Parts: sequence; structure tokens; C-alpha cells
Amino acid sequence: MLRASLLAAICAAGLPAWAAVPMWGQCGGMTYTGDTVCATGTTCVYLNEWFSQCILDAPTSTLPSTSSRPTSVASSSVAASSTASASSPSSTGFVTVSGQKFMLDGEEFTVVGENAYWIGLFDYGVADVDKAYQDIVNAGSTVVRTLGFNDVTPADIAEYPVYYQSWSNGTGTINLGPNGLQNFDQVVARAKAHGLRLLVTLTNNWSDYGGMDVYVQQILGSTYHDLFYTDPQVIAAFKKYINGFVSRYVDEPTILAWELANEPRCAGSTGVTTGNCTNPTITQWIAEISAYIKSIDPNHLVGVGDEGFINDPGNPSYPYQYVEGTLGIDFEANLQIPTIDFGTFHMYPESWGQTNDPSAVGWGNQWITDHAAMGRSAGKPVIMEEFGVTIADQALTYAEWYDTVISTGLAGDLIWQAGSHLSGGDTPNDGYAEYPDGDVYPIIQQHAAALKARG
Ligand SMILES: *[C@@H]1O[C@H](CO)[C@@H](O)[C@H](O)[C@H]1NC(C)=O
Ligand SMILES: *[C@@H]1O[C@H](CO)[C@@H](O)[C@H](O)[C@H]1NC(C)=O
Ligand SMILES: CC(=O)N[C@H]1CO[C@H](CO)[C@@H](O)[C@@H]1O
Repeated sequence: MLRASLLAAICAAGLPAWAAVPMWGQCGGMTYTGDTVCATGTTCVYLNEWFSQCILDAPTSTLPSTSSRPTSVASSSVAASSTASASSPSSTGFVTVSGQKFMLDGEEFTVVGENAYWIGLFDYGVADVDKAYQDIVNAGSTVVRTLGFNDVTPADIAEYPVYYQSWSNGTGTINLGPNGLQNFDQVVARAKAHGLRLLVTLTNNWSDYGGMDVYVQQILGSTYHDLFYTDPQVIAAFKKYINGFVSRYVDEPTILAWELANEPRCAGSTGVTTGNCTNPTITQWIAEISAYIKSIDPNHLVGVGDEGFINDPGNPSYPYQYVEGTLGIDFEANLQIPTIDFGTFHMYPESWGQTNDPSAVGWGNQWITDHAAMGRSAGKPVIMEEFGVTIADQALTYAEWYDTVISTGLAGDLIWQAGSHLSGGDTPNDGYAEYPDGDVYPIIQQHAAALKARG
């Protein structure tokens, strides 16, 4: 039903009904009844039982060799450096993937680190940004995951010292100023100076910091969260934002990868959906948006940023069940998409009600093991890019989970979340922040060393 309506929308957008399927369009799938002939220069590629897609004959997902790429940065303000003493070498060369490994200049690159969503959201000065990065480097991290968005409207613009897109009367405008992309330039430049790489998420399923619901409300005046994935005007607006943000850093190797969204689901914070969102809805959206990013930025890896829910109807454990219309994520199907370079998953056994054993340790070990196995099947790296517990003993639990990451061959992990004591006070603590003087910090350090040694 959905795919038919999407096709109708594509046709309404001006393509003649008799035309071959355009690049990135759908050309096959179990319940698909439309055209199966791809436009000249593209080929119909099977993604999963629900979805085949017209892909460029010379796929843009094939990354150029790192040695042939310039290592200069995108804008002069990014190049501006560098007052801080950074012990690590600067980030040069683009990270690529090969089988289940991340690679840099012909050698394995270990993805290990922390989330720091806040680093580009507040007007921290350079000294505090450097302090935060140094704490992250000292933990042994190679990668920081952060947000590449903050959507504001006239109603809440005053609350945010930094924002990347302002919305008014249905139109989003990228903020190029010192409290906009120039601030992100600094986030990138300081990461580069510390030898860190950034995993950057381009919107949010949750209503924090704008995200999907702002697009839908502004453009359509609607509260149906899932129209973000299907409405042509909304998709065009998201692509416009991606173009403005991603293009700026195309030549910047400090970006490890772009992620489409933080924790995309059919249902948003409002819980209101059209009732038309199914697993293939988001899979199709991922295929389209990831291909779009590759078309404007062939240098960088692309991932989803999802929680890694598994499509196994009947499984007694909720995150494994296909919950029609609410979760909408099929980890295995999404990993098959050619323009998705690596798999992502999150792990919050407490919030997901998976606390059969007191610490949720056992459930977590299985969740890691199952995603590692799916990465092996797909022949792509998989990272656990957010995880945490609060009520259980964090140090003991994380030590166990880290052992499981090592033993299962999972490509890497990023804990939620980094913490630092800065000049104006501590970075945000949602119960998960790990400061350098806390008891978890040494566990993170030991794990980073062990993962680098494992390779
Ligand atoms: C939005 O629309 C209102 C009412 O038409 C108008 O007063 C306002 O100037 C518009 N804002 C922008 C930024 O275009
Ligand atoms: C759900 O899909 C059906 C069939 O395309 C459509 O008629 C209906 O309007 C959709 N519902 C909403 C709320 O958009
Ligand atoms: C993503 C988002 O807005 N957060 C929502 C993500 O989806 C789940 C499922 O509906 C919601 O509960 C969250 O509020």
C-alpha cells in the first residue's frame, strides 16, 4: 500500500507514468506491482524480499582509494588551527570498509569511543571543547558520535545558543553563522587536532533538538511522525539540509561517517502515525537517503544510526519482534542496502524491559552476539554505537559486555556517554555520563586498548 502511494507521489512529482524507473526508484519486491525496467545507466539491484532498487551501473558506493583523495579540509575556517597541545596525530585519510573491518590507509582502523551529543550544541569555547576531546582521547577513543542537527522554530530559537537549521512558515534555512555551521567547523577542527574522527547524525527520531517532527509539522502541518519517511516535500527538505551540511565537509577526513538519523522509528515522540508505516517503509527511506548522500559525498561512509531492532516475529523478546507500525526497523534488511556501509545498533536493556537477570547482562550479551552474527552474514562491519545501564552496576556490566564485543568479533563500540568537568560546570549527565574520575572510565580505557590489540 505504501509503496504504491509513494510511486504515485513520484509520478505526481513530474515523471511521466510510462518512464522507466528512475535512479534510486523501486523496481521490485514481494508485493510490488510497478515498473521493473530501470532508467538507462542504472540496474535493478535486489536489496531484500521487499525491495529492489535502480542503482547506478558504476555504483557511487564504491569509495575511491584513500591515497587518491585530497586530505585538505572543506573550508578555510576548518583549516584554522591550532593552539592546543594534542598528543595524537591529526586525522588524515578517509576511513573505508573492507569486509567486516574499518580500514585506514591499508591498515585496520579500530572504531572505539564515546558519544558526546552536546559537543556541538552549546557555545563551549575552544578551551572547553579541547578539554572534552582530551578526556575522550585519554579514554583511548578513536571516534566520537555527535549530532549534526538542531532544528529551531521561532517559538524556541531563543533557548538555543547554537542551532543548525531555523524553520519559519514551512521553510528550513541552514544557519551558516558563528552559532551555526561555523560552530560545527570548530567541532570538526578540534576533533581533527586531537586525532579523533566524528560519527555525525543528521536528524532525530526523537523530538529533542528538532528533528523529524519539526519537518513534518512545518511543511505539512501534520503530527504524523512517519510522513517524514514518505512525503515527497519532506524528503526534499531533508535532502536540502543534507546537501547544505554534508557538502561542506566532503573533503574532510575527520568525518568518519554520516548517519541518516538517530533511532529512526515509525512512531515518534507524539506516538501518532498514519498507520501506513511498516518495516519496508523505513528500509526504502534508508535506501533513498543513503544513496542521496553517496551521490553528493562519495568520500565518506554512511550508516543508519538505528537501534538495530530485529525482524523475528514470535520471538519472546520485544526488541527482536516485528512490531508493525511502531518500531519499523529490520536490521538485517537494512544492512543489505548497498549504500549502507556498516550496521549500527544500540543497547538499553532497562528501557526496553529486558531485565530478566538482575543486571540485564545476559540479555545484552545475546544482543551483541546476534548483531555480530548478522554482520558476518552480510560481510559488513557492525558497531554498537550506544549502550548503557543505570540501575545495574555499570562497571561490572560494561566489563562483561566489552568482553563479549571482543570475543564475538563485533567491529567496534561507542559508550553512551562521555563526560567532562568543564570551566562552566559538568557536561550533561543523564545518569550515563562517564567522567574521568569515575569508576567506569578505567574500564573504558582497558577496553579500548584490548579492542585495538584484537584488531
Ligand atoms: C511568516 O508568515 C507571516 C504571516 O504571513 C509573516 O508575517 C512572516 O514575516 C513570515 N516569516 C518569514 C520568515 O517569512
Ligand atoms: C494510508 O494509506 C492509504 C492508502 O494509500 C491512504 O489512503 C491513507 O490516506 C493513508 N493514511 C494517512 C493517514 O495518510
Ligand atoms: C523517535 C522519537 O521521536 N522518539 C520516539 C522514537 O520512537 C519511539 C516509538 O514511538 C517513541 O516512543 C519515541 O518517543
